[in-house]
Amino acid sequence: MIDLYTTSSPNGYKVTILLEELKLPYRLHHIKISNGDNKTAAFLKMSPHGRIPIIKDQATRIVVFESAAILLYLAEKSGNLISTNPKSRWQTLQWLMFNSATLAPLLGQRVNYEIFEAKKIIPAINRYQKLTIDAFFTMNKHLSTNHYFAGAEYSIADIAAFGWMHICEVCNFKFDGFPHLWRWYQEISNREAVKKGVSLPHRAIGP
Ligand SMILES: N[C@@H](CCC(=O)N[C@@H](CS)C(=O)NCC(=O)O)C(=O)O
Repeated sequence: MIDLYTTSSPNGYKVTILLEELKLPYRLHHIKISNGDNKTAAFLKMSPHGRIPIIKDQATRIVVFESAAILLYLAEKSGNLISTNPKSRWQTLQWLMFNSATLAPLLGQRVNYEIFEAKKIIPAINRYQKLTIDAFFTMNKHLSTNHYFAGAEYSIADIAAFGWMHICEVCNFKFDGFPHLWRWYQEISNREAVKKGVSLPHRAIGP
């Protein structure tokens, strides 16, 4: 049994989607960030940076925080959604890292400056729009010759990217002008596990 501590958010969706794809039994603990549930002593013992998601695997007693590490843990545990073939395995890891180090932090800042920040700081808005559009351009180019991020096979790299691209859709950060990225997004969003994953703990509502 996997205990999952999460909320409705891009990083949280990655893990609910993967658990639904793998059909692993899990218990979802809804962490309410606005109540400070992620800053309690018990939570910080599992996740020292005080962020969701976290998993605790009751079978091994291993606790993992950081969404990409969780995706890797669960994919390796189940032997699914990460290839053993070195070429596609490294494609998966590379795009998983691209998500954690490039796409997610840039989109996080874009959401903050464009949606949440009451004072509209135009240079910050322009900067994160430009940097995220650069990332969409790179992803679109890759997907013009690859069906999925790791090539022919759906993997955890797709799930990681989807968590954030779904937030773009919810926030109306347009990317339908990137036809390959848009084709990929439409296809992934139609998967049953993905529909379920983004509805947990509840579906994101627009800003
Ligand atoms: N790099 C981390 C980011 C985790 C993160 O920032 N989670 C957000 C929700 S998406 C959070 O817990 N925020 C609570 C806070 O900032 O206090 C990951 O991928 O897991």
